[in-house]
Amino acid sequence: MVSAKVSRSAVLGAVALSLLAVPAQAAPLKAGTHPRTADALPAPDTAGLAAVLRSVVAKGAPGAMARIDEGAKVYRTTQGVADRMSRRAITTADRFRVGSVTKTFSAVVLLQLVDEHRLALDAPVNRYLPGLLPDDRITVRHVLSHRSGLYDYTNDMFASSVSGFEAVRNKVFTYRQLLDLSLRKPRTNAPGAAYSYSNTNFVVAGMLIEKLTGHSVKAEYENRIFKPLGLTGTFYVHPDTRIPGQHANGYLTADQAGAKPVDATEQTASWAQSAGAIISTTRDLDTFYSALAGGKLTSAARLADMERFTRVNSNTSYGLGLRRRDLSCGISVYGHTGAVQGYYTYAFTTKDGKRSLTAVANASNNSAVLNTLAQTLEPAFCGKQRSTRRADTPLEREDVAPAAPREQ
Ligand code: REX
Repeated sequence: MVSAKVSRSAVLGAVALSLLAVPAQAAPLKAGTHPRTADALPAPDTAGLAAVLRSVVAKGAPGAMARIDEGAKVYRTTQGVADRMSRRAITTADRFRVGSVTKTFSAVVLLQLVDEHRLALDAPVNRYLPGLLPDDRITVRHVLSHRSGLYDYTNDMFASSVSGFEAVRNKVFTYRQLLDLSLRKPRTNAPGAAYSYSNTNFVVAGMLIEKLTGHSVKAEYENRIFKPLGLTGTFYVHPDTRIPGQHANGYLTADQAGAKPVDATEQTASWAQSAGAIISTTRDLDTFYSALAGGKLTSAARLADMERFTRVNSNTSYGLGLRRRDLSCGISVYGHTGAVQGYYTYAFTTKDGKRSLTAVANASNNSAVLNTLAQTLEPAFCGKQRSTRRADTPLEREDVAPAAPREQ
């Protein structure tokens, strides 16, 4: 069973590698061909959502949780445990590491700086950070849309999942050190020419935030997003290794079949920082994406910039620090996914922000868990109207470190 998982993930890795660089010649897509408001959405299929979480646990996650927010209506569902030792049941109030969902927070800070006329999206990064990048043609927009061509240093860092993780779990990197790991490798494409997902882009985003504001990313996240939205369960504690307060422990699946999962809860997450080190809750991520899509965090023009999408595969597109997923019922949802050691996250909202879903599993490096967690979107947003044929079809995978089950 487990060995089947490993060989399958290797196959998926090969598929993913072939999709690594997606030519960006296609015109940016307009958001949602048939934008539907929450009023017009089918009611969530709560039984279907619970069944997906049961399946996530059956595929190997110790626990799974999901929360839907739609105005005053809240739906919560959980399966399994937060802690494999104590067997405490997981709850939707448990904090967790959101991984790349952090990228949307970083993008929002930069788009606010654009709104404040302190940054231009089409200006070269090197205008603000002279000499930083090896190519003056790489713009801020290229970075935020993963079209810079900067190689993803995590491909090598986590080629071996457990030893790669243990080598960095207590390390503290500067942004410069992370960027240098990337610059040792050739660029994956010419600036703007192709989509190629890379954490390096959001390391550069963090450097831009700190250079332009003179403050840490932590201060900017807190002052611009966490405090104004009342996200009291959301933290940026880098380089502290602990998750404050009640949280789900996160379990990293070993590459070797049958090996025990590693409790990865405590780590600096310094390899991720502005690309992936935020800690949050299901409630707070729902609040964040609803506020973003509802126009509360940026001007309408900047939100439109975030929502100029490049097609990644048949059901996924990428904007600026924002993913779009096209569901089987014709509805598109907007948000991000996250994969850090021990945690997978899906956090998405409707075009108008009126219905949001956050779904989490406290396991990682397990493609069966990831692909199953992805199926939470259909019952949450399509209700019972989803096409079972399409929902059961394995989702096309996007961009992955060699054999690394990450997000499509
Ligand atoms: C790091 C390795 C994956 C995870 C990564 N995470 O780049 C970023 C993120 C921060 O969340 N990205 C995902 C590790 C793709 C997203 O955008 O959704 N995998 C694990 C391995 C594989 O070690 N060898 O699964 O825990």
